[in-house]
Amino acid sequence: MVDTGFSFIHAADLHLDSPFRGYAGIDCEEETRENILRQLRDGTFLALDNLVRACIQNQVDFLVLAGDVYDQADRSLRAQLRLRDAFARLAAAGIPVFVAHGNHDHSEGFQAALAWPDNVHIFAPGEVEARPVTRGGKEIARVYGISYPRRDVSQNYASMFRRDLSAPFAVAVLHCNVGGNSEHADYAPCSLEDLAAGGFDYWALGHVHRRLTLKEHGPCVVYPGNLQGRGPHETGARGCYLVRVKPGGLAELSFLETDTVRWATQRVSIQGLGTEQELLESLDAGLAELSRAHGQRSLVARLELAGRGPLHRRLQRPGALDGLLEELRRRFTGPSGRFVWPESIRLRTAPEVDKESLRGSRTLLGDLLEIAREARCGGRLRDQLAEALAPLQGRAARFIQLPQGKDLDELIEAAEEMALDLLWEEDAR
Ligand SMILES: [Mn+2]
Repeated sequence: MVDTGFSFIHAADLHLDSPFRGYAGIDCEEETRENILRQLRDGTFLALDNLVRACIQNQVDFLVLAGDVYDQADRSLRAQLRLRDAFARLAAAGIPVFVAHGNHDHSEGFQAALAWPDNVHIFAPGEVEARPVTRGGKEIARVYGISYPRRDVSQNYASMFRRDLSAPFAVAVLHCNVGGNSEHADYAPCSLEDLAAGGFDYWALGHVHRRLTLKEHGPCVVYPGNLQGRGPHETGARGCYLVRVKPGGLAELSFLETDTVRWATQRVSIQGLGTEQELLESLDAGLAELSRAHGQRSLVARLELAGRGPLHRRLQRPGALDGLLEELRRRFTGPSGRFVWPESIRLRTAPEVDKESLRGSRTLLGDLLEIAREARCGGRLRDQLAEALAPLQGRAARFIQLPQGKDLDELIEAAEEMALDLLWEEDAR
């Protein structure tokens, strides 16, 4: 039982020295490319620095790292030296570090012979070890962990963890795949029940790169996600969890951002835009907004054009977006400083439709639009619509509130748009 509060930070999947190879050939001026590449390659290290700073500023009692600390099993010397420096700063602040290695940094890989500061404990491969954390000579927590002896661990490592009754607060550090998550390789597979059975207070997990709290208490089961995004499929803020354990043992989590380059998507509508110039300014505004929303970090942005408008047809021309992309890159990314790199522009637009002239046409869509207009105007059709929806009111009244008045108008209009998307063929006019 914890009789005094304490705190720790839980991070995982640092993937130090990730190479970001996909960006080596991007099409822009050399100095600009160098600026982007340098920031990407430094990203995992800067995130590590941010992690260390967070530990020191919050005066945590310890740090746990739940695997994939390095990107490659054959650890680069640069990664090992940067990590050793980071640990030395934590040692100077009196903060112990517990490391469990995972599939990316399993024990078979190359490791330089370096002198690690003695605040660091690296869990042994293939067996669960326990280490106490003390403050003022008194144990405040016990940290358990296991490292991967090789990449392909198919055993259920979670079931090897057993809490000692004497542990005041028990943290289990493990790189694993819970519940057969098919987005990730099935290493050290286990179920949430396996984790709950071990008697621990907090499962500090690694492996899943999107942060995910599987269980909020009894025990906490948490993936903090990776410390720094590594590509277009890892959008949004990345970081670690600060865990404050109250007297009595209740854990409170707060997420701390550590990433320095971020991937993001921005949608821009072509509705109401008549010229390429207007589109360019809308995209420019979209990127500026994205940059503000992400705290002025460097960003790799995927732009998505959506909506219906006269530009749709013009944008179909091969290469129509190339010039736009080039201009936006020039505006937002330079040879130094933060960048917003528009990686691509995706077209999800639809042709503009003159609904009014279509409404009078003798086509299926024309009839449909006419019916929708009638339904909006009230009268017999609206009554019929109300009748058709009425049975829902009886059986599902608790779950659904039937739309009325303006809400019903909006719904009819949305249905109209959907019908247009499905039935409209520009060339068939
Ligand atoms: Mn990983």
